[in-house]
Amino acid sequence: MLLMQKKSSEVRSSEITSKSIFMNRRRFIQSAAIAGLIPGILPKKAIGQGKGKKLNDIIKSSYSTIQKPTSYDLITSYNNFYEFGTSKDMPALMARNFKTKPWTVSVGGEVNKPGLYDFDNLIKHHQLEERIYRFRCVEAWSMIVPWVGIPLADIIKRLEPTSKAKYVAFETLNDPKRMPGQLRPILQWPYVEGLRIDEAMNPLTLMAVGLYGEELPNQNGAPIRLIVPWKYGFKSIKSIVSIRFVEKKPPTSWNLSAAREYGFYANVNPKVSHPRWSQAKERKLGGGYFSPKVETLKFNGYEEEVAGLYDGMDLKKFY
Ligand SMILES: Nc1nc2c(c(=O)[nH]1)N[C@H]1C(S)=C(S)[C@@H](COP(=O)(O)O)O[C@H]1N2
Ligand SMILES: [Mo]
Repeated sequence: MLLMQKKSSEVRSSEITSKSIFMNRRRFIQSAAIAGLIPGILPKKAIGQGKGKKLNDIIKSSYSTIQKPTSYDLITSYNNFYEFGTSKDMPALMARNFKTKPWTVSVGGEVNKPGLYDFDNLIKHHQLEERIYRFRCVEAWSMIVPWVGIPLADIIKRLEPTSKAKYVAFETLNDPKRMPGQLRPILQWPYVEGLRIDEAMNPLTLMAVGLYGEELPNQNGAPIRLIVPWKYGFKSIKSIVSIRFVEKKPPTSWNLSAAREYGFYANVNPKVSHPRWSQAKERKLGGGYFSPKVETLKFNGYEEEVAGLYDGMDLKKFY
């Protein structure tokens, strides 16, 4: 089996390379970046947001991969977050003063418990889990991220969607004063995303509130963002302020921007090329620019868990 999973009890903590080791390697990464070996990675840490608050009472999850996580520095300095700039190194810099406290999430649509939920109240009753997931961007790079979060299914069950809820629609904050990238029409703002309700209820789907045991850094989508590990990264919408349960398939940002290139499903699929490049392989971040690319796995390696969601669907048509 290609999944490379094992029970959390079998995952030795030594396999999760500690942050301090990564910190010691930082100088090497930085000099490699300056030498141009890692495009987009510059030593922004000195002026970045700084360390997040430690999260407590996190349990390990059997859904975690045993692969070694990408370094904290890379995960927090090589980002896509167009609200804070279009280059990979911009979000860490531009989002460093972004205020995420207080934070309110509006819940609405086909649901029995709509309302304005304070972020802390929304997550308070749930168990935090560490989920070490593979993450594959549509741009053919990937990383391994030790997220901390809550299964979206747990949150949805508590909100009690009605039988009319066929999809879940998410929105990012829309506030150009706080998200300067929104002053430019690169995308239609706010960033929007959606899942079919059964995709949202799949046990792999996570609402992430942290990484490496700490609150989410702003550039990674603080205070709460979606993680759908079998889909391309753009489905994983950041800094969510609205969750709506709807009957019809909701619009999604990248599909609105270029429908031929980005579909609603966006399932990782090495056999369906992006119109402008192949999706067969990926570059794992942290290995250096010249390290060989690795094969991309169907559903990003989560085929066993999610293939059943798409039984009978032509995945070339529903890309
Ligand atoms: N609101 C918002 N969410 C977003 C994006 C964005 O530009 N804005 N970029 C997406 C893309 S393309 C990717 S690959 C991931 C990157 O997440 P990371 O920076 O935490 O690695 O966020 C996704 N979520
Ligand atoms: Mo992406």
